[in-house]
Amino acid sequence: SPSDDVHAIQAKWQERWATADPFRAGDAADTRPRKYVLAMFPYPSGDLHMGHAENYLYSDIVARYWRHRGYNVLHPIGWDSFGLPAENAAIKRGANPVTWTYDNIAQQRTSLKAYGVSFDWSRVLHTSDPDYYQWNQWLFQRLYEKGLAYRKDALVNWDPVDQTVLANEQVLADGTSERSGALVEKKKLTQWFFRITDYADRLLDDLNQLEGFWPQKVIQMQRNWIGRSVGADIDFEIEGRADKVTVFSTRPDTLHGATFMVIAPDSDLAAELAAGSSAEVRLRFQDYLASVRMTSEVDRQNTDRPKTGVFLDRFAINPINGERLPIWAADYVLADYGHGAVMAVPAHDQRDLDFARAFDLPVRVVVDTTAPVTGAIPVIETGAAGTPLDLGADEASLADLDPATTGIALTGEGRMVNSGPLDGLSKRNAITRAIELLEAAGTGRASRTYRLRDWLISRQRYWGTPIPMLHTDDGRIVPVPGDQLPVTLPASEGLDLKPKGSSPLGAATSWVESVDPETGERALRDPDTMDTFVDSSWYFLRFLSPGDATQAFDPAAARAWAPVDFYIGGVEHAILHLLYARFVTKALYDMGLVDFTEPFSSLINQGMVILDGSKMSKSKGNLVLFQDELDAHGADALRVALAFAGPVEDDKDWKDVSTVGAAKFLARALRIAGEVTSDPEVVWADGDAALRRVTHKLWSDVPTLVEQTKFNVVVARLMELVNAIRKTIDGGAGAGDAAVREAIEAVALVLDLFAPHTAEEMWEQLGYEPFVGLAGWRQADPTLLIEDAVTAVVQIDGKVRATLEVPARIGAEELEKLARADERVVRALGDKQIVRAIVRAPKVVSLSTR
Ligand code: ANZ
Repeated sequence: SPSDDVHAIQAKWQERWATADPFRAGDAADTRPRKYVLAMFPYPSGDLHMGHAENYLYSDIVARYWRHRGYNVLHPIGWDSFGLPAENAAIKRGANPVTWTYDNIAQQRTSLKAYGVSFDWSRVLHTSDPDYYQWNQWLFQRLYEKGLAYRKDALVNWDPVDQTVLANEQVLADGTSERSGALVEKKKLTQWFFRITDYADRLLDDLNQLEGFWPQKVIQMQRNWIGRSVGADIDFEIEGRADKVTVFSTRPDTLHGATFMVIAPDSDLAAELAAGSSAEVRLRFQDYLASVRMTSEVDRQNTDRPKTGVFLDRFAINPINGERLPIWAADYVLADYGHGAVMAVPAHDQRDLDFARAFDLPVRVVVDTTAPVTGAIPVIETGAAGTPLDLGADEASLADLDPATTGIALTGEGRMVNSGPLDGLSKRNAITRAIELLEAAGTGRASRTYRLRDWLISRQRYWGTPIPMLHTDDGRIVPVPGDQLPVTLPASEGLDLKPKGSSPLGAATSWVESVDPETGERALRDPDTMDTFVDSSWYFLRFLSPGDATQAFDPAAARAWAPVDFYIGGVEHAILHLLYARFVTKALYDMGLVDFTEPFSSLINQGMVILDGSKMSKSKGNLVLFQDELDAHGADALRVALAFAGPVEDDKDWKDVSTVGAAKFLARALRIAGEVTSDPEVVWADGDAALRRVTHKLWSDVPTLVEQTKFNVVVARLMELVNAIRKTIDGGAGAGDAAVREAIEAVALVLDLFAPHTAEEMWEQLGYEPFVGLAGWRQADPTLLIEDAVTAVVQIDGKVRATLEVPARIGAEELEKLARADERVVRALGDKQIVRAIVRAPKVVSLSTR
C-alpha cells in the first residue's frame, strides 16, 4: 500500500541520516556564517504530543532553510528532565524517578528521530545528568559570590496539596496553584533567593532592544511583570515611636490631600503599632488579621470588594504640613509592595476613596481637574499596565465633581489647590516640586518600586539539583568546595519522597553529613534542591560545548554562536523561563563570561493545536496522539499538514490539519520525480517558459516567506508549483521537458524544509547524491520574473490618444507618469494644460484639459 511505501522511505532515510550524521554543526574551523536555531527543550513526561510536533517542526524548517542558504547551523536538542512529575509518579506508582525520567526521554528521542527533525544529535543534554547539574551548582556559587544568591526568611506561596513552595509565577490569577489547583497559602520559611530585582531596570529597559524581534505580547507581559513605578519615598513621624515610617507614593504632589495612613495588616509594622495601642484595639486587630490571613492575594487586590480595616488609634505626622493622620490597618494595602504602608489621598485615589467613604474619613481635593493644563507636558512614565494619563480638563465645575459625594476619585490632570507652595502647579510639575521640597527637608526622596520579586529558587523536593552549600555546626553557611562538585543526588530508594515542607534529602543521613572545608568539623549539606527554571536559564549555552568537563560552557564557542538567532516555544513561557534566562545572561555578562546581554535575538510563540476549539488534554479525553498520526500517514504528511494548517502563531484546529491531503500532495510530487526522463545536464532555458516563470517566482519569494515564518504560504506555493508541473507534463510538453526537471528539483529542495524524507527520495530519483538537506539553493533568474503585461488606454478629454504596454501590477502614480510622458499624449495636448487626471490602474488614464 502507499502507506507502506511511505514508511519504507522514511526508514531508509532515517537510517542514512543516523549513519552519516549530516546535521551536525560545523566545528570551530568552519568558516561559514553561523545560525543558532533553538526550540524550547521538552520536559520528558510521556511521549511527544502535538505541541511538540509543531515546535520542533518549526525550528526544523528554519534550521534546514539556513543550511540550504550556506550557513553553519546549530540546531540542538536536550531534555529538561528534573521536576515534580517524575517525583509524583514515584510517589503514586512507586516508580523510580530516574527510571521514569530516562525511559520517557528514550521514548521521546525515538519519536523525534521518527519525525525526521534535523538535530545535531551529538550535543544531547539532560539537565538531570550530574555533568549538567554540576554547572547549575557552579552557577549558584558564582551568583552567591556576587551577592546574587542569598537566604532569607520569607512569606512564601505554599501549595497545601503538593506541600511545596511555589514561585509567584506559579500562582494563577485566581489564587490557586498552577500545579495542584489548591488555593495557595502564605507560610514563613527560610529560603534561597536569586536577587533578580537588582536587574529590574536592565530587564525592563533592554526589552526595548527586543521590539520587533519578540512578540509584542511577550514584551508587554514582561514589562507588566517587572512593573516599575516611579515616585517618591516619604517619611512620616509616628507619635509614640522613635523611627519614622516610610511610604511609597507615585503621587507626592497630593501630600496635602493625605487624610489618613493605611498599613498592611500582615506587616510587622501593623503588629507593632497595634501592640502599642489599647487592649480593645489589639483584640480587634487580631480578629481582623485572622480574617485577612484567610483572604487570597488576588481578592485583596480586587478593587470591587467592600473595604475592610481597623483603626489602630495611632497617628502619623504629615511631613509637609504637620497634620495628624489617623493610622488604619486595611487589607487593600499589601505587605510586600513598596513599604507596606500608604499615605491615603481619598480625593485622588479610588481605593483610598472607597475606604474613606466606608469609614467616614475626610476627603480633601488638592488637584483641580477642571483647570486646563496647557503647554507641553513632558512624557510621563505610564503605570505598570501602560495606562496613559488623560490630559483633558473635566468639563464640569469642581464642586460637581466632589469625590466625597460622587464616589469617583479625581485622577486626571489639573492644577494644584489647597496645597500651599504647590498651588497653581500642574500635577506633573507638582510631583517634581514636591520631591524637591521633601529632599530639601530630608523627609523624602525620589524612588522607584517594582512589582518584580526576588526569585525564590529553593524547593523542598527530591528530583532537582542539590544546593551546593554546607551548614556548619557553628552556624556558618559555606559553599561546597568547587573540586567537590557535583554534589550528586543520593539514590531515592529508602527516602520518603512525599511532600511535607522539608526536603526528603534531609533524611538521607549519610548524604547530608559532610565536612566543613575550613575546620574539618561536621557540616550538613543544604537539603533543598533548585527550582528547575535554574536548569533552563542557561541550557542554551551548554549546547555550545556539551561534553565539557572543565567549564559550564566554552566562552569562545559562546562568542561564535550565541545569542540564539531563532528561538521558538509556547507563550506559556512568556514570563518565567524567558525572564530568568535574561537575568542569568546579564549576570554572566557582568562576570565577563559572555559578551552579549540578551540570550534570544528573536522569538516566536507557536499557537496550540486544539480540537473543536478547545485545548487537547488527557483529562478531556480529546488527545490526538502524535504516534497515531505518524503511524497512519508518516512523518512528512504530519509535518506538511501542520505547516499548512495556518500561520505559526495561530492556534490550529485539528479539523483543519489534513494529513490525508498532505499525503496525497507528497505522493503527487514524488510521482513526478519518478517520471522525469531528462538527465541533470539538461539545459533549463530550453524548457517550457510558463512553468519556468512559476519556478523562478518560487525561488524569488521563498526566502522572505521563510524568514517571516510564513511557512503555510510556502507550502501553498509548493502545491501550486506541483500542479503547474503536472499541467505542463500532461499538456503536451511531457516529462522530458527541461522546465519540468528544473521545477521538480525546486520542489525537492524547498520541500526538504517540510517533508525531508520525501525530498531526499525525490532528490535521489532525480539522479543526485544525498543529501538534499545539504544542497545549496538556487537564485531566481530576474529575467524570468517579469510580470504579465496589460494594455492601458490614455484618453484626453474623452478621446483615446494612446495605448501603453504596462506591468499588470503597476501603481496609479507610476501609470499616470508614463501616460503624461508618452510622446503621443504630449503631441495631442499641444499647449493645453491638464487640469484633472483620473487613473484606474492598470487599464485607464483619463486626462481633462477643461
Ligand atoms: C498616594 C497616592 C495618591 C497614590 C494618589 C496614588 C494616587 P502603583 O502605580 O501600582 O505602583 N501603594 C503604595 N504601596 C502600596 C501597597 N503596599 N499596597 C497597596 N497600595 C500601595 O501604585 C502606587 C500607589 O499605590 C502609591 O501611590 C500608593 O498610593 C499605593 F492620588 O500614594 B499612592
